[in-house]
Amino acid sequence: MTDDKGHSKDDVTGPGAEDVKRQAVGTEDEKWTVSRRKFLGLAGAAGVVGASGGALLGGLATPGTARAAKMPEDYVAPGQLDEYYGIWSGGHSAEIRLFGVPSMREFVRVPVFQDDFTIGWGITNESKRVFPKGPRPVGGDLHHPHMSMTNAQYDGRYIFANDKANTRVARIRVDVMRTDKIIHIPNAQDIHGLRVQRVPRTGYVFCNSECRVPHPNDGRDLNNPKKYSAVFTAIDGDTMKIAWQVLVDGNLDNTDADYSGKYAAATCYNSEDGVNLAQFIRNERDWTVIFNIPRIEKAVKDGHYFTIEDPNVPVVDGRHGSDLTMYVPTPKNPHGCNATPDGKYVIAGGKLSPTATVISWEKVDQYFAGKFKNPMDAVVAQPELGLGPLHTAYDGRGNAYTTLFIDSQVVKWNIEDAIRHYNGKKVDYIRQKLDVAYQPGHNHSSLGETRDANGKWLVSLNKFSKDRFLPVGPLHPDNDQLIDISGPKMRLVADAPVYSEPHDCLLIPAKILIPKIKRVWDRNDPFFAETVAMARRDGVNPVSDNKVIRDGRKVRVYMTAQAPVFGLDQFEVNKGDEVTVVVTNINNIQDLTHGWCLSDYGVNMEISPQETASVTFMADKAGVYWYYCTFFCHALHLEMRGRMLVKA
Ligand code: K7E
Ligand code: CUA
Ligand code: CA
Repeated sequence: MTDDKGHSKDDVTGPGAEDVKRQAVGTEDEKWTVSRRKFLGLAGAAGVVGASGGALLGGLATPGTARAAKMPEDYVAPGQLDEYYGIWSGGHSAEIRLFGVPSMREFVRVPVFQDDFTIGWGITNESKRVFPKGPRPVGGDLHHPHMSMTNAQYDGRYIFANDKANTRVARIRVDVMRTDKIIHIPNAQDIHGLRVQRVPRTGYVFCNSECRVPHPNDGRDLNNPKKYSAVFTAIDGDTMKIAWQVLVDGNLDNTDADYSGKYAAATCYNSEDGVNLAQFIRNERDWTVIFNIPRIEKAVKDGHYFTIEDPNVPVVDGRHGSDLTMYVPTPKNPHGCNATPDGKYVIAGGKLSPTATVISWEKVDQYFAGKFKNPMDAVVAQPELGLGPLHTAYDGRGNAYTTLFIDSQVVKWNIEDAIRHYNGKKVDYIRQKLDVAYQPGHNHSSLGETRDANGKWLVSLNKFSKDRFLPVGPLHPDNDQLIDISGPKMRLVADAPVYSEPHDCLLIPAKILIPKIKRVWDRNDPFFAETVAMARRDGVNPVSDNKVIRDGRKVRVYMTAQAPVFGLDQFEVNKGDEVTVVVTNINNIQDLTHGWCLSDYGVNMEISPQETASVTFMADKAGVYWYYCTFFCHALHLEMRGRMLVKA
């Protein structure tokens, strides 16, 4: 037997070979494939709904695993450039990653919430200034990267992202692909959903607190969950200050903004005010909350707000009965929240209900204008899609693509046909179901969250890879699959193993970003401006001077880096000094990066062309310590080093 590429499974030898042969990708053993999909379906269902969700387990038999139609190398040959940038979430690695699409090659990783020794993130003074003041947690859990928009189009300024683990939001500059601001969100815990205001521009960054907490969270209400609550937060994307928060009933999971600038929506799976799984899944319906942005802004302006932990953060009351919000009943434990690129609807994935709920923004307008009372009337369709509907992407041609976690499928369906069906017409809105491997969470289509949705590519971000790759130990990679959606049928193009755990990704045309991205740093860049100002105060020109400045017990060491030498090949300090080393890469050549690593002091930093980077440490160990360059910059790169003497 051979697979699609002509490899024989019999080529595999050695320990475990039998398993590999049985589970080889592209196997023709349909029976095995079906049984393995069934097993995963059951495991996935059990994981989601627990014992009380047993009713969902019917109808799990699915056809065989879809075959790759055309390989990525057919689209992007060596040396060619990808047509799309993929901005990938790193999940609890807390970084974002840049991929090429359709090649699915990973290019670089951009540290956000975590420390990273490659570039010295969390080590350099410049990176530490990005974080909020105070103790810094070591990592984070980044789910949702989203790019700033102007008039519902990607504008290439910033990427914003949440940290579910430590209740923070970060902003990443696109021009240098560097995180430039991280803030902590008060009155909240576990920032999960995050989206940007599309119109007129970003503008606001909307984010959700998933876990309800007492307000204030000072230990008083440990056993009084009725007093817990969650907030919806709007951050000003330009200043990274919190503009306002809305107190809501229930919790908030995912969010999205509309295409007019008037509304944002968020799904809630805990209408029960529960604190454990059995309670979270008790109700048949939870809700989708719609936020009326102009009314909230007016309430804040008119002083109709209060404050909780932070006296500078206005909080308005948007709980039931408020005219700032609307609670649209939504079955059951809804998860994904995705506005359609035609600007008409927002769609919530039912997760524990086999349905998606289509809410019309026009009806939302009418509700807030007092034209009807029952929020349920804003629902214009509730198509039955399959088991475990989570997130939905769009092709700009009226079709929606929803991931089915339990069925391990992507279902393509037509929105207007689903609306006709809801109105009693006998039409079939399902267009196709494609098997994915396995258990998809998010999916994302090319430009599908903008008004330019072009229906070319879809990425299905699958949580399980199981047998799709060589075994690598008990921790398996995720499997992000590339699907061609340009034709009438979805076609699987590639499997891409990825390290845990991307939740979401963006696909952005290369032609939008290429002109925005710098190849070398600008000497006036604000990222290291504070360090350059310090040099000026010391009378040092960092691009030419190599100097040691002593200031009491503080020592500042300035040196240049130019392949293959550091401007100082030695310097001396005293034990107990606080030492700041400032290195400036004076090479002005694309791709010529240096590093400065100090042995046995836990220090490394990347210094790219025309960049200045600095680090401060206590010289608490006497002796000779070598520093050396960590980026292979020259034939004499290994010789690019020097010594620090710490005198006892
Ligand atoms: Cu569905 Cu955090 Cu967007 Cu994961 S969330 S999948
Ligand atoms: Cu500089 Cu290697
Ligand atoms: Ca619920």
